[in-house]
Amino acid sequence: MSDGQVMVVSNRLPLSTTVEFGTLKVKRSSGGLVTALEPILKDHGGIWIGNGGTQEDKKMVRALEEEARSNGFECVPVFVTEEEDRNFYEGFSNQVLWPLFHDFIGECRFEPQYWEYYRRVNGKFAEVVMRVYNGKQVLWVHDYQLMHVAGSLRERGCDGRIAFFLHTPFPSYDVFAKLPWRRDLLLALLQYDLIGLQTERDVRNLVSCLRRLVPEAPMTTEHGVHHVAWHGRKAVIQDFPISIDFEEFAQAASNLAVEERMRTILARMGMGQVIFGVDRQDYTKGIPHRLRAYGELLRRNPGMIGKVKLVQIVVPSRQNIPGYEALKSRIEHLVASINGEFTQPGWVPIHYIHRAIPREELLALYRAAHVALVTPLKDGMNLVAKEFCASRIDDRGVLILSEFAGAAAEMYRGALLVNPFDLEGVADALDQALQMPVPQQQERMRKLRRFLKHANVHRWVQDFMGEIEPAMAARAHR
Ligand code: GDG
Repeated sequence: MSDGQVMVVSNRLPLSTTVEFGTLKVKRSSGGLVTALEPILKDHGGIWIGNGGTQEDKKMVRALEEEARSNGFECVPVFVTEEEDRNFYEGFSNQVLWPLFHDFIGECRFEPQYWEYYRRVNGKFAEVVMRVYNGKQVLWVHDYQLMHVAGSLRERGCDGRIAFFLHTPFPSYDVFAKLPWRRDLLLALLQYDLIGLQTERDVRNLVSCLRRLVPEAPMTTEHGVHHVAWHGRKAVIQDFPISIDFEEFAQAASNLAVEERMRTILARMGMGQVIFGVDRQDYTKGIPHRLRAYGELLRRNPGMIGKVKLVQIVVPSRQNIPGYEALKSRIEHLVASINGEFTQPGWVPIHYIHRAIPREELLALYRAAHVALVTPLKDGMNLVAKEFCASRIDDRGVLILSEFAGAAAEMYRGALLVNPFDLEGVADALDQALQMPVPQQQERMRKLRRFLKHANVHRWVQDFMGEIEPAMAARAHR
């Protein structure tokens, strides 16, 4: 095992294996976290520790290791039992923390055994970390599934630097206080040296939870950065808005194959404007609200019938969790009902795709769209909003963005901000976007692209590393 400088610990690995026609294949995983971290590993080497699933298989481990090594890093899977997966992943992570952190208290199931398994599996991750830890690496733990890893590592005698980044929002005290293990979770967080959150709002929320639930921990604030002392350690709490590899997106979007695909899509769709949405199938993404707002737009503007269409990609996600299947039915019912109400021979208002599409196709759709409709009810950041702008090498297109996405705090100047719960407001914004003159589109899009060119994922890594390990931050700079 190399003594890579960064050890990334996350629930998902950046690579996954499948068996196709009897042959083991290794695939790069999709999703926000992988998209953001892959460049760091390519640049720095290092080790990525993540969930390998419930079926331990030597061939699979070897294939993962080889593929990772050929990409310049090492990959170490952590295996969990099916029972652990049910209680830790489907249970505490996705039926307690995920809904709670997105203000969906009605989706929470506070089962005591979920917490027990959460601690147990976080401990399992800590054990694997300890096996490959050389005492020098910086540990960078990611996301809501692994908030207890530093706590478990300290219990095992690890005294190194451990940083944490939360990709989801952190809720307000009124919401967080409902968690039966609220103080234990906060105390586990205080075992990190650095706690990174997406936005200032998330920092304010965490700080106010700490003040109320751990009042004995002394806290100081300097230039918006909070320092919390706890049993001889000091945790720094700061916002680090995540971003994308802007240049890579812009370059990939200008690729000839993407260009051709965009032309084919536009030609096949006929005249008129394309509204585009792409989301994981998740109740936080506000897909039903968005569909209803689009229906409202057509109802109010019969002149648009035959002239606009919504392409909505919904990527299947967390299908074993009860709320997710119900959401699929709700979306399909709405698509059918809007298409039934407005379709005319040769024109369908909603093109609904329920599967993941290849990246080239996604880029072609970003480029073909006149409007990107990004309307989560709550979202840590939302990378789709940023990717859409990075792909608009023509400086055109309008971003409609939920004010409850972390991205809104940075992109409010160029996007049209909406309250996704306000159907009429979203319909108004759609109307405004579809009619926006090209010079105004360009002015807004240029503003967004200028900002993203600078605030890219490399800057994010550099800022984060600068806080935990200044020497590495210098190397992260490109
Ligand atoms: C979490 C937080 C935070 C989606 N469909 C396809 C596809 N994607 C890619 C997108 C984008 C990613 O997946 C989705 O990222 P988001 O940020 O929108 O959302 P989450 O997955 O919920 O991510 C979120 C993020 O972590 C990072 O911190 O922003 O708030 O919830 O990169 O491009 N890619 C391809 N085909 C698809 O069909 N190829």
